Amino acid sequence: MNSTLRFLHHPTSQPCRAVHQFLLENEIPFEEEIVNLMDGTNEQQGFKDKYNPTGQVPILEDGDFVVWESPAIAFYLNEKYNPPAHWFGETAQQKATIQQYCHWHASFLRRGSGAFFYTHFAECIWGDNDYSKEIAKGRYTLDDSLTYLDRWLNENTYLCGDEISFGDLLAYHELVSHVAGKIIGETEWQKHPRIKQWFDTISERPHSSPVSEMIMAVGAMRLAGELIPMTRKTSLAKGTEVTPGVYS
Ligand SMILES: N[C@@H](CCC(=O)N[C@@H](CS)C(=O)NCC(=O)O)C(=O)O
Repeated sequence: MNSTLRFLHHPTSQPCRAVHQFLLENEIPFEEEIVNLMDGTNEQQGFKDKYNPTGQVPILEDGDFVVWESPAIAFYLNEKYNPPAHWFGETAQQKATIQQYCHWHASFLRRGSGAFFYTHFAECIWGDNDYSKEIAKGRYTLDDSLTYLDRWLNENTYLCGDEISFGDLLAYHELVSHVAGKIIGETEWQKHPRIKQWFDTISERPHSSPVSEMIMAVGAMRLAGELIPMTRKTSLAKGTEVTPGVYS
């Protein structure tokens, strides 16, 4: 008997939103559990032992099987539910190109999320400190990553070819957070009109806005100077720091 999929996530998280949109786009049935990242529930040993030793989301539970890391989750869903081939490729070359993007993404564009995190979330966790070094590091990684996206979009309509793939969802949701927090705005769009066009095309997909609703609201709160209530004292964007843990 098939068990019900449980998707553990948080809507402010970029990789969670990529998987969430993939589930919705492909009408894969699932139950969701929002993991409270704001109070550090995800860092408790019981949570790590049960689901993911890193304590991070997204996580997918399918009966006794648990999988984490967003591309691995989406890959599992792709294997199990057989959605249209453009998501993970049909030919060996398409498949490899999409995997290539997912691996690249983890060490480039994903790391650029530090610019958003240290501009908007750090103060909610650690108070009013000087985060300029961390923000500069995130900005550098983000700007560098945008030049790669631009190049790929010069060759194809989507990042890995002429049809949308899971790689596009990963990249799209990184940029949604940056747009929500005005880390990316007119200056970046003017520099990268191809990325803007691609971003707008994906934004028109029916599930893009609903999946992004909470981060857009959070971005608006932060831009209005409001703090997000957070009781944890550790980073949500581990691995993006210049000086790991120095504020905690
Ligand atoms: N490489 C992971 C990254 C997951 C990740 O960065 N998750 C963040 C939210 S965006 C998280 O769970 N942070 C909470 C924490 O580290 O305590 C993936 O692609 O799934």
